[in-house]
Amino acid sequence: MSAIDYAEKIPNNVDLVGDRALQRALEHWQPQFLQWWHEMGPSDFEGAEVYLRTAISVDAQGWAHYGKVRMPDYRWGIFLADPVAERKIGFGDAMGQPAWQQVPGEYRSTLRRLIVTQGDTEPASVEQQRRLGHACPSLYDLRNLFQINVEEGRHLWAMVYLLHAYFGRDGREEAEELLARHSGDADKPRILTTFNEPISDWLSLYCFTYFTDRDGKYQLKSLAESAFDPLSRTCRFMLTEEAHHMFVGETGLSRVVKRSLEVMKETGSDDPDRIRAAGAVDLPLLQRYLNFWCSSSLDLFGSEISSNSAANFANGLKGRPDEGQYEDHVLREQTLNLVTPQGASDVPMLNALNEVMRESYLKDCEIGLKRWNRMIERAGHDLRLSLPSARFRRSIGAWAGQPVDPQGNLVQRQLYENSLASWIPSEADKAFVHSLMQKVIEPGRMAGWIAPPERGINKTACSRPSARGRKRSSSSWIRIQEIRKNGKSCAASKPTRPTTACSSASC
Ligand code: BYC
Repeated sequence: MSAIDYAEKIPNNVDLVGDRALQRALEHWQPQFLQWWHEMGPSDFEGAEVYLRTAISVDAQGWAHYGKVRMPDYRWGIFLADPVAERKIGFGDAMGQPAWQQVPGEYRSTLRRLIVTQGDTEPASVEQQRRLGHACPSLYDLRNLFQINVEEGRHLWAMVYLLHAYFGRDGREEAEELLARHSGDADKPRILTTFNEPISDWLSLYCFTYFTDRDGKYQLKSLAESAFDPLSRTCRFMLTEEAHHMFVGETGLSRVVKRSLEVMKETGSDDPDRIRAAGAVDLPLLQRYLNFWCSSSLDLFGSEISSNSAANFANGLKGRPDEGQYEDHVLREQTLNLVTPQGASDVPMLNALNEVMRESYLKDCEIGLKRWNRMIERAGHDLRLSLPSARFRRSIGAWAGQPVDPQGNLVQRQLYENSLASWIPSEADKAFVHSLMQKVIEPGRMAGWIAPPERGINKTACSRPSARGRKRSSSSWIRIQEIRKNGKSCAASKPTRPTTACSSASC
């Protein structure tokens, strides 16, 4: 195996060259990661040069470098946010004691489990999104997808660093397992359910980055409070990158709504069949996608009543997001009134922390909904998009398997079974959405089912779309040699004629 110059190849601020054992462990793991990327990363784009952001430091002013890079050559770095001098534990029974620089023996397996669960989601999402490049609505979107993919790869490196540096042989074995489980694999699936759901169209990608990456934000914020200081510092820096992933989701869905409203205006109709015939996403269809991905992501917070969450908080392993905003950091005296199918009861607050976090998450999710509903209202339509109730379609916790409608009402099981197909995307819905997914990679062009972005990447200007061609300045964001290799060019899509989007098999 050729030696790797870590100072050169892996930007880091953890003094990798100063720790030979760690260096050897990562030397052993790195080729396996690259092989995994080759097999499970974005398919068929290994030769493409992509304008990517790469983390090069933790300096708030200049932490990232932008430039063209082939994804397999991406410099997956290891960065921990700057240490807080004499940091103290900020919650739980050991509050006020010094934060831990090493893993306390009694919490070793729980911390490892938390890190492995977090780490497992990162490569899972890359696997889920593997084929989306073949159906991208524009070069701008394709580049954003790849940015997310390489950063999820970096987040995997972040968790693998912790496993290798602090958990010895067990940690190294877990790091290998992170590459052995695969999203949707019948024998070795990913740990959390949402990360086994296929993401085979871009509407799902925008929903996933809106809802599931937002769960990531909340989980990372709660781990950033951890008494285990290296975990805290790692998660603090990961949050910097996470913001862009949610941006892709929020703006992606905004652009879908905007385009739908344009087509509603052009056709003078809100009839879903007419909107679909004109090549756009009808809003009831979008609502069903929101129902699916929001409900799936709500499961990621765990059970409403959880002894794990109580122990994790009391022991200082996992706090609440932005723990500093609360007054009581011990929570031994508080209760929360929780409604389960068995009725309402007061539950010790420590056991209800998953629910507390889920509620804050839902409030955060509402922000985009409000924005989209304002757009719909301004366009003069009565329909409003909404989030499903936190009880709807749950697989984890007190409401798991309960026949609940999207408004949160318990209904007859038969009614539930019959109605579910109209609450989440049906097979016909998915087939229609897939039919829209024609790859558009001509510089300056955009698929007909989505509006162009307001601005380009890294604050570049994005010229407004022309009536004829939706021109944008995206030509420099990605250079895909493979797609030109047989000399065919792509037909451009037109605003209301999605079927004229590129349909060449070579693209
Ligand atoms: N699916 O007491 P419970 C992200 C398991 S996303 C399957 O209910 P607890 C990202 C649970 O593991 C953020 N299993 O919940 C986003 C436990 O199993 P064990 C990911 C589930 O433990 C986009 C049992 O049920 N980060 O970063 O309080 C792209 C009972 O657990 C599920 C984390 O998850 C489920 N949905 O909390 C890329 C943070 N839910 O231990 C990345 C780390 C629960 O009995 N993980 N279970 O075998 C955690 O903090 C906690 O493990 C959980 C569960 C919040 C997941």
